[in-house]
Amino acid sequence: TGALAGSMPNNPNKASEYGEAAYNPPEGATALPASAAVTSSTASEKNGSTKTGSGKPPQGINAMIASLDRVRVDSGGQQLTTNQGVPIADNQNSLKIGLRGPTALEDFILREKITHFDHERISERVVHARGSAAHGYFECYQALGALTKATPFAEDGKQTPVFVRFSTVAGERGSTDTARDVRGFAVKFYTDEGNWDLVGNNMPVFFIQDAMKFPDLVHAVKPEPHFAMPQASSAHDTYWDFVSLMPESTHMLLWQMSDRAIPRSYRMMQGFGVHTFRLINAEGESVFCKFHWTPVAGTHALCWDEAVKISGADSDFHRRDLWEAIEAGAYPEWELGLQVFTEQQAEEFEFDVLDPTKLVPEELIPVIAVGKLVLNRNPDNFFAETEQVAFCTAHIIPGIDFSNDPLLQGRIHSYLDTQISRLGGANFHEIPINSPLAPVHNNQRDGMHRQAVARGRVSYEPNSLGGGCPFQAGGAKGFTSFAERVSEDKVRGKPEKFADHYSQAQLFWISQTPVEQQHIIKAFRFELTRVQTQAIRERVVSLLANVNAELAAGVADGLGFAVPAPALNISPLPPHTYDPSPPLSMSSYPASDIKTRRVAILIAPGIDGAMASSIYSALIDAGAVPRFVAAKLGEVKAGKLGLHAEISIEAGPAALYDAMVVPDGADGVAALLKDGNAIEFIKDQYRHCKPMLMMGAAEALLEKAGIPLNLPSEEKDPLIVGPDQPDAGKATKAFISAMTKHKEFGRETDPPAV
Ligand code: HDE
Repeated sequence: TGALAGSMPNNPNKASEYGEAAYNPPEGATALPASAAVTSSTASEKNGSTKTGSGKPPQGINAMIASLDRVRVDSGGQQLTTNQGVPIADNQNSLKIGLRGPTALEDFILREKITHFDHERISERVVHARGSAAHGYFECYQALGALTKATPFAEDGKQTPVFVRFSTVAGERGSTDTARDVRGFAVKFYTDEGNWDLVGNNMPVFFIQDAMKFPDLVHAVKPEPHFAMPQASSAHDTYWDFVSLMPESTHMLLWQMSDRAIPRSYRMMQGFGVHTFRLINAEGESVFCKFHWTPVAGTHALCWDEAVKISGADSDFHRRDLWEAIEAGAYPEWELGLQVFTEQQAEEFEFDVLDPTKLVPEELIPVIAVGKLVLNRNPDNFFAETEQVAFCTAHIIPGIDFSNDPLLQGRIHSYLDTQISRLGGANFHEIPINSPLAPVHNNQRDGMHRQAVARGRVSYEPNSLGGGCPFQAGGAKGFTSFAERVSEDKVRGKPEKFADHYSQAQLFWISQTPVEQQHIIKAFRFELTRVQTQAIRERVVSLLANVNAELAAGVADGLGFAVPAPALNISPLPPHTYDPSPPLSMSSYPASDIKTRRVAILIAPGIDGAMASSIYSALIDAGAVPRFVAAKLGEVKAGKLGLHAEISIEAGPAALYDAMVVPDGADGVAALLKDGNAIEFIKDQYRHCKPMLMMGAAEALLEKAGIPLNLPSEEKDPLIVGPDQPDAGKATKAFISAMTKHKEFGRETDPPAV
């Protein structure tokens, strides 16, 4: 959309790869104003060295990027050809028998072009179809040899190239980014011992305990099969029918109905490996491990009303946000943390570590920080990289191993299998974005679209004709599974501790702030209001009755019925009572700055231009992304200055900004008071709990929008800055500090007052 100004590639890294001449973005094509881009890239260089490690991030060129060079095509200065390299003289007209006659079958140029076009689309991912990705690197803080021989952790400061894809789950490829949904967080490490894919989510638990139920879950949440609705939404009967009959989903349902499911940005969400994995060291000793990614930018969410409005204003909101941040040099960053525990410890836990509906509370096993992930380069081509990348949980490397989590065990099969149909055959590993940096030598041959030209007559092992090559690496170098002792009956079933579906749902609930709890209740109310079948609504609330009485009562009340009897709890074990775990609340991960935050400065003719410009500059200096927003594009007379409106209110409505400003200036404010769009803008900023800097005369706009004013000082809204602070410099400072708080939920009432 034109909503957010141009988003042409302007990655300084790409310029240095291609040379300035071959790569020359048009004037004004930067995602951020030139000055902002400069500010945030210096800021992020500093950022790169805030943690231990080798400091400065590389300029976006890593071994993986270099390996893609051989397939990069740049058509600058080149003539047009067919796929066979035949120069094309006329790309406008098909070959006809006479100017007004039929087209000749022999027009091989037309036929090649149309045939290729006819086959341009490939099937989308059956889940996680909608996603966005970027290149970067993982840097290990310190060698972890005592725990694992996995090569990314082999040396202090070692860097490993990565490609990371974020996604929603239920929606189709073109669906909206801000749907209420779990987000995928898939990391491909191109290690020197082969590719390792850590295919995680932004929530640490899952809906089901056994791979056997995955197709049922996905069939239930996807658009209903008879009429293909709704798109990218779990708010419909089949989804809630299924989960209400699967009490094991209860814990995950609370996560899904929490604000985690409507993140502000991919850059502002956590990631989790979900399952228990194993680490193995060079001595063959093994410990269990859980993986955590924690964003440096803090964890932040949208309000639901905001998410809905963003869907209309810019359904690419998260894709654009990730792209623009990287283009501007404000590289997103996460810290990798591990929870490490032994098998003996695991046996003593009141839950089963093989059960993916359970997490390991950090009070039990703390998270230790082991490295950082930095995304510093956008892909060159969405299809070639983001669409064709194939993540597989089966892709692990020496030093990492699976646990027996029955969900993980099923995934080991699924990901490899699905790529074969999605990417057209068994050679998907040869697609450039999927090929490892580590050399590949084996006796697998042929198949559709084979790229490798294997030389020699030997394609079997053992052989003598090829000198016995390629030879087995042996246990010291090659991948070896952990030698776990297993002696059990072959059965279909579940361990006893898997039956406790509610203790950890309670833990999650009691660990949320009161605001987060209210949001969860409202999300259940919204989703179940969309459900049409009363029995399903009641069945969901009967699950919640096993979690918390206030939760069940809040949801039931919102739906207009009394809390039904709790669902039958079949657990043979007594429920476990936890103390609250603060890390489970998003409020435990605040931001320390306002880098990349989008701020609308509403202007109209007669606004105080000097004040507007100085606020603009102060925001840029703080690393934020201000925009002058007016009724229409072009110059706005503001005192002695002319300000340049970068976007109209109509094309860039309130939901797209993290905060807003109205500078002083009686005439300017008078003009805004007459603009219904401006009043709507202010109402939405307020309703979405966002920081507002309203200088001098702008107070009249608050009044017109119906925002409560003249409150006693203890009830004053801390995120509305300005009216009583005539010094613009001081007010801007206070506003910048208010912005680090992200939102003021104290404003919220149900229903909203404004
Ligand atoms: Fe996936 N999942 N999944 N999943 N998943 C896929 O693989 C599957 C599960 C996750 O950006 C598919 O290439 C099964 C848990 C992500 O390309 C498919 C089960 C977690 C992505 C598949 C699960 C995930 C996928 C579809 C239960 C979090 C997107 C296309 C046994 C830990 C990766 C594809 C990307 C994608 C199967 C459960 C995360 C069909 C069978 C749990 C982030 O193979």
